[in-house]
Amino acid sequence: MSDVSSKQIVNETQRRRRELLNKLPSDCVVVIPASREVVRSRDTHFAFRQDSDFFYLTGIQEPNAVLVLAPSHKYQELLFVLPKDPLQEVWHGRRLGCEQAQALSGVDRAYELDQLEPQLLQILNGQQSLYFAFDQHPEHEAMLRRLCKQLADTPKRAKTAPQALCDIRPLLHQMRLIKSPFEQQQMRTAADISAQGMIRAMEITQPGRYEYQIAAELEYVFKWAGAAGPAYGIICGGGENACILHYTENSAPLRDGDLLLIDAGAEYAGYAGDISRTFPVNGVFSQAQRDVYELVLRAQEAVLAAIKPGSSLPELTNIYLRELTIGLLELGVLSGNLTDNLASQACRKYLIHGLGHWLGLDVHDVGYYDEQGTPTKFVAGMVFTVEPGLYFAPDDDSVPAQYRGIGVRIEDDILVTATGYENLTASVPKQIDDIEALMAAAQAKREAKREASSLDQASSLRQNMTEVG
Ligand SMILES: [Mn+2]
Repeated sequence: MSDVSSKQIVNETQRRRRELLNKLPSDCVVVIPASREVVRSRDTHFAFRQDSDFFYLTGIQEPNAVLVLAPSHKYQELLFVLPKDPLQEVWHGRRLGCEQAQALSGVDRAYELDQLEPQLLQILNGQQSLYFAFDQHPEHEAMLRRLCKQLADTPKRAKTAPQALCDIRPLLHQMRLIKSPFEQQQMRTAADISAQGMIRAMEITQPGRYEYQIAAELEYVFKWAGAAGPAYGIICGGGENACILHYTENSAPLRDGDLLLIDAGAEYAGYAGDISRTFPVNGVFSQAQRDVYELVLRAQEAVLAAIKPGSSLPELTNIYLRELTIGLLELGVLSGNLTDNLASQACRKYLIHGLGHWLGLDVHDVGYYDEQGTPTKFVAGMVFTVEPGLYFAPDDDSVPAQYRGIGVRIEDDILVTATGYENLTASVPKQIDDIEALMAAAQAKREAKREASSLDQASSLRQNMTEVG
């Protein structure tokens, strides 16, 4: 599945660790734990998902490991991992062990996990500050507090505990917000696999199929293409289920005349894709569906046209709200004049969620949207989603009857470049004509296949009769 060499990963994670250390004082210690296995039922576990911060700094998938960065220690980068254990590995899968963990991550030294506490006690002694993601890893936090107390309680032996406990996340997450060329390449692949899944979903959708069947096909395409699976719970909502934002039941049959809203993305090499498309179950938009869809699409296109280094999410949101307000007045959903409606942001009743979010190792990725009230300005290397939506509740009397129960969302993954942007998910059709053409072609193919197989049946029937006769 991997299109990159382990050498590249080592170079990349090494560079990230150095960059982080360069931002920190030299008398500090940083502790970054990996995820642990989580019980799903009795003695079985959920599929393992590595902690994004740990993965960003090590590239290693193993559970229970701990990364320690200590700029003034003789080894600046230490990794603690589960010991090799033939019996455990036969039952539960391979473990890297120290040697491989060190080679794959490029850290200075790897130890077995039972060395973590004694080593940390030494490393923490005399250092000024401890950087950690507090309130996120309760067991590690308890261990660190115990070690600090132990150091503080033994003044006679001239030991001192770190005086400052600091949150590592602000620094680390601002780094993660800007994707390196290496990450951009991984995210292109994640987006591309996500796009393949969405196109396939459009091809197989037809009345009578179930939401879960379409979701299963997406997951199949993702995994077949080398992704770990969906990056988040697939949302596959037919008809008014589209108006439930995080609808993941995916249990209903798809009805002729309804729209289907899908929000799904693949996770590839740790990175998330995140695409939404809305299309007619029977392959052809009704007039009412077309009205709403075209408005959402127009809003998305207006927003995309404004993306470049220096622009910001609030600026794009204003463009978005303006386009939607104009459109909703045209559709008769809103009444009154444009100025008043813009001032009151009356359209927000039908949007529910924001325009988009950062995208990366986490689907709702880390990074500030503003700092002390100043919106984050876009710079090359940031990736975010643009996902305008309109949702008209089925029982909302304030909305013209033909629009009730319609929910539309269109979402693409956008990489900010030096001169503008790159739409990583542009290959999934979103113009009405293109969607209808794609679905019509798939339908024609199905019919041709059905005809061919009935011809086959007829000829084998004739054959059998000849033989019998
Ligand atoms: Mn999204």
